[in-house]
Amino acid sequence: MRVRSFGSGAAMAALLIAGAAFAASREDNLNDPITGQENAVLADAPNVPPPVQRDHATKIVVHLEVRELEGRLADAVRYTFWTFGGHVPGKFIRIREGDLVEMHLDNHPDNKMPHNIDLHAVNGPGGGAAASLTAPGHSSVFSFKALNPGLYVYHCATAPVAMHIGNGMYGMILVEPKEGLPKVDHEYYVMQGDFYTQGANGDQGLQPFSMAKVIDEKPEYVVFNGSVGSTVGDKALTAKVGETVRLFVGDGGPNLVSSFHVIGQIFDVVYPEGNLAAPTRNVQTTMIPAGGAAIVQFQMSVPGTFIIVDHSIERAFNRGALAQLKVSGEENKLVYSGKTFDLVYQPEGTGIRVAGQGQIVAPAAQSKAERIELGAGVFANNCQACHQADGEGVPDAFPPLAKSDYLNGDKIRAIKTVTGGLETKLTVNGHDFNGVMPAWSLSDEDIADVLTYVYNTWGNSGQEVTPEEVRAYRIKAQ
Ligand code: HEC
Ligand SMILES: [Cu+2]
Repeated sequence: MRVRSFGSGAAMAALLIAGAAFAASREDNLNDPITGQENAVLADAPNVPPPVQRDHATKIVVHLEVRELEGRLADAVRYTFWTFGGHVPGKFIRIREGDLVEMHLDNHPDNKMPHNIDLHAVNGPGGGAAASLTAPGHSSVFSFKALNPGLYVYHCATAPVAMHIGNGMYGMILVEPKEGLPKVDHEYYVMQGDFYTQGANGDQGLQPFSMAKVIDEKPEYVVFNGSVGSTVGDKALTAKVGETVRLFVGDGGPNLVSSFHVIGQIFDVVYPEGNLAAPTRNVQTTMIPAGGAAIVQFQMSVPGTFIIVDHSIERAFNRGALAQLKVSGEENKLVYSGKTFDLVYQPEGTGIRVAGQGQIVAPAAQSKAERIELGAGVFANNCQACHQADGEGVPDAFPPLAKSDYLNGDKIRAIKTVTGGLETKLTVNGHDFNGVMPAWSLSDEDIADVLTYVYNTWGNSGQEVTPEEVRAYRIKAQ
């Protein structure tokens, strides 16, 4: 009797201690669902943050800093990337279903452009874009609840959107389901994107972005993780025979869809389009839509170098959409009898030439009123992001067009600004500006329309600009 009661007392004490330890660990994780706050762990490709360990939702803070940085696009080819966090693709964000995400978008003061973020994991207009439009040197905050589990793309949605995405402004956010994901040995982050340089594929030096090629959907480069050869050789993904590998695969676009394939490795499981509720099995190639994602999972049976490609194959072997997964371990001749190999990545030359560049043909306006109407559309697509819908600009960053003495003072100077861009110190209505107004590849018609719209809005001088005037200016300026 005595022994028994002693025993049960000890068991009770042990239970109490376990209970106390459990309570303490709950404290440490700051996991109060109402007041608790965590900073999200972010990762740069090909790495992925560790699985979420929480068994409950919480408030989680995400800081993304936009940087515009020159970097390597291919050997001897430089490019000015616009990034979420300093690299292409942007930081991988990992949260749990039900989390309340407080999103901070910080636009570095050295940047030249306004940016925003549209997360496909958001239920709300614009996916956060309107709430997060941020001028250089500013920071925006908004929050959203992660209602749907899945793997989602995020991207910049500032006009011209194809330019912001085309410069590398995309990344992914994983919303883990309540029950978590099955355990695997390796998780990697791979994201495809297409790049549009003014020079042809292989042309050396710092390559400017080509608006004409992005509109034509004719990329010079198609790459994984931001550059040709980002994930080959000593930067290849790695695994051992017998291990399981999970790839979080996204496609930032801006234009191309990916036929994602690993040469010599069947996907045991694919979560198509990032849909965690409906995995499929035994897949050879899975489609990743532009602005979409998929999760693929497989177990390595034999060693060797496995080539990861977009199976639209010229993109892989001629434009850069090629990565490597190196697997070490014991041969299994029953599974695969051939000799293994370690293919050194060598692009098949750079003799790609784009035949003719795209030209946007705008419908021609028949009257000044029509010109103003068409110009409003050109303004919304190309100018509003900086000069704002009310034409007032942003103090210290983007000059006003409303009642602008600079604009109204000289029509030819205004045409020059929009055809060729402007990068100088200038004073508008008594305030100094020293930013960069990019040169757009707009047609004469579009430039005439947008300037006529601007001149006839917000109390400006009311003049008309004709395509003939724009053409005459261009010829004179040559
Ligand atoms: C990426 C931001 C950005 C976009 C988009 C942009 N601009 Fe500008 N714009 C600027 C900046 C910055 C300046 C001042 C440049 C400087 O300091 O040299 C400027 C200057 C100007 C000026 C002369 C200054 C003034 O206020 O009168 C005009 C006119 C103008 N822009 C018109 C346009 C039109 C029309 C469009 C669309 C086709 C456009 N801009 C698109 C950033 C932009
Ligand atoms: Cu942007």
